[in-house]
Amino acid sequence: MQSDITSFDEYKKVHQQSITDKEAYWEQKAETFDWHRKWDKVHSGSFEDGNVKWFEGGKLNITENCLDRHLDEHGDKVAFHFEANDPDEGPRNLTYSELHEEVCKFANVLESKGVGKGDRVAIYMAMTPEIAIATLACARIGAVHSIVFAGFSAQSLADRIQDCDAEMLITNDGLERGTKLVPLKEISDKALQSCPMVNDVIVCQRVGNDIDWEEGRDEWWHDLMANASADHEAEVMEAEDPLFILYTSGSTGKPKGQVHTCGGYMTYVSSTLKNVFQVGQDDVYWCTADAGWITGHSYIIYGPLLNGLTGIIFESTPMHPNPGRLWQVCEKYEVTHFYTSPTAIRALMKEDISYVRDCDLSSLEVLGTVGEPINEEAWHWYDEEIGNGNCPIVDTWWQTETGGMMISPMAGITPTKPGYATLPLPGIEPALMDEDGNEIEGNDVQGNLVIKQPWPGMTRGVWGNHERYMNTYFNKYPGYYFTGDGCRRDEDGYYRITGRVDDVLNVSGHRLGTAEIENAIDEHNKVVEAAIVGYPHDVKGEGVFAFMTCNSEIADPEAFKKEIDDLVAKIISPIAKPDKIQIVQGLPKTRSGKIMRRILRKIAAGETDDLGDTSTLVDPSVVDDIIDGQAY
Ligand code: 6R9
Repeated sequence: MQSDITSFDEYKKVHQQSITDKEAYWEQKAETFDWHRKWDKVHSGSFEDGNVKWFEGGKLNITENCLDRHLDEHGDKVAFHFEANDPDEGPRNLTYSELHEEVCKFANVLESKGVGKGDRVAIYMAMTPEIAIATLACARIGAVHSIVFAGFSAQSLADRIQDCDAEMLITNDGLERGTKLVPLKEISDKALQSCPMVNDVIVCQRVGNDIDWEEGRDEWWHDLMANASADHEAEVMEAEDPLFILYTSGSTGKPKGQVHTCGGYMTYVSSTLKNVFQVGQDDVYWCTADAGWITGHSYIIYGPLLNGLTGIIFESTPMHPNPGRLWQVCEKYEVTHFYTSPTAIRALMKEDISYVRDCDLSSLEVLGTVGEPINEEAWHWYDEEIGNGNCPIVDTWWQTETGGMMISPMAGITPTKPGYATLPLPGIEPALMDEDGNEIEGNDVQGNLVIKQPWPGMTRGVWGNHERYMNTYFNKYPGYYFTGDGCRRDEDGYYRITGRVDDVLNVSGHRLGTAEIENAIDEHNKVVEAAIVGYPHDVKGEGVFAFMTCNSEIADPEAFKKEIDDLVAKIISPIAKPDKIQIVQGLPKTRSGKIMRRILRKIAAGETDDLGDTSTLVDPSVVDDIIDGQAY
C-alpha cells in the first residue's frame, strides 16, 4: 500500500531505471491489481504513429479494483464522507460496502435501460456521492462516461453530447453551490432539444426545485434504484477499451474529447497518487476539485478508491458560508492530505487570518496544488499558515491529456522549491525543445515542454478525430508528446512551468480556448470581431481580456459589457466571462490577416513601453488608439 520509494536517493535510482526500462517499471505496477487475464504485451505503439497501447490482451474491470477488492478487509471503511453545500445538513458517509452496493444497483439500472459496453453516457451532476456512483456504474458495465462540469451551459453540454453521441444523460433536478441554485434539469432540457440521440434521462433529486418532465424519456433515480438488485457482475473489459471521454479546450476549434482507457489509466492514477502524496491506510485525503474536471476523475474518484483511501466529496465552495469553510472541513474530518488550487489559496489568503487560526489543522500532513502555476507568495502562505511549516507541498503539474500527475515532488522525499513542480515522476521523461525542434540540453534553460516516452495514463485519442490528435500533440515535434506548456529547467534540473505557449488561457485553473470565447462574443449582433488574450490577475492567475470591433456606436459600454458577459455565460459558461472588455477601432493585424496577440497581451498587462516590433502590422496606428482607449 505504501509508496515503494522512501528516500530521494531511491527516487533518483528508481526514476533512472524506470526510463531505461519503462516496461519493467509499469508491469510491476500493473501486477498489484486484480486482472481477469494477464496482458500479452506491456507496451506497444509510438508517438510517431499515435497508436500507443498498454497491457494489451489484459482483461479487467476498474471498479472491481476500486471496490470489490477492498470488501473483505475494508468493507466497513469510509470510502467517501459527503460534505454538503449547507454545513448543517446531516452527516452522510458511504463505506466501501455501501458504495459497492450502490454502484452495483445503478449498474443494473443502466443495463435495464439498455445501456451496454461501449455506449456513451453523459453525466451532468452536482458534487454529491451520486456523481461517483453514476461514474463507477458506467465503468462497471463498460459504458464510456463523459462527465460535463455542471457549470457549463446548455450549449456546451449539447456540443459534448453530440460529439460523443451519448445515448443517455444522468443529471440532477438542480444543485446549490454557495447561495446559487443551478437548474441542471432545465439546462439539460434545453441542451437535449438539439440532441436527438439521447433517449433516456435519469434525474437524481437533490434540491426539490420545480422541473419539467418528459414522459417516456425522464425517470427518477430513486424510482429506478428502489427495485434494483445489488448483485452485479462486472463486465470484463480489455485493457485498451475506453473508460471515459473528457472534453478539454485547446487553442483552436471546439473542445476535444480526450479518450482514456481502462488498464493504463488505472495503473497510472493509482501509482502516482501513492507516490506523490505518500498516503497510507489511515489517512483522510481531500481533493477539493470538481468531478467534472480531470483532477476530480483521477484524484477524487478513481485514484483514492484504487488505493482504498477515505476521501471527501465536497458540494460547496471555499467561500460558503464563510471563507473558513475549507479549514473547517479539514478540522471536522481530520484531513491528513489536502489537494487544492492556487486560485483557492490566493482567494483565501486575502481573507481574515482568523478563519484559518480558528481551526485545528494539526491533522494535516501533506498539502498539494494543481491546475496552474503557484506564485511564491501563495506557496509560502500555504506552507506557513496552513501547513504550519510542517507539511511538504506537492505542486503537481499535469493535464487532462496526461491522465495523472507527471512532474511533482514526492511528499517528504523530493526537496521542494516554491513555484517549482520539481522533478518528473517515475516513468516520465520530460525534455525542453526550441522552436526549431531541437532538444535543449543542460540546465538553466527554458523551452517548450515535451515528454519523450509513452506512459500508461496518456490520452489514446481525440474522440472521433485522429488527425486532430496527431496535429495537436505529436506532429509539432515528431517522436515527442507536446504539452502546450512553456517551462524552465533551473540550475539544479528542477522544472518550473511558466504557462501555456499556445492560445489557451488558464483562468482559476480552468482551461479556456481563446477561439471558443471569441466565437461566442462574435455572436453578438454589434460585434464585428473579437480578440481574447489573458492578463495577470491576482486571484485567478489569469484574467480574460476581450478586445473587439463593433459595427455601431456603443452608447453605454457598461450595459454592453453585461450583454457580452451574458452571451459568453450562455454559450460556454460563467467561468469564461471576460474580466475586461475594450471596444477598439481596429485590431492589430498582420498583412496575412492574423491578429497579433502578442501586442494585445502586452497592452492588457499594462506593459505598453515595450511592445516590440509593430512594423509588420497593416495599420500600426491602431496600437496607439488601443493604448489610449478605455477598458470596462
Ligand atoms: C490537471 C489539470 C492543464 C494545464 C497545463 C498547465 C496548467 C496544471 C500545473 C499547471 C503550472 C502546475 N497546469 N498544473 N501549471 N503548475 N502545477 O489542471 O488539467 O485542466 O487539462 O489543465 O494546466 O498549463 O497544461 P487541465
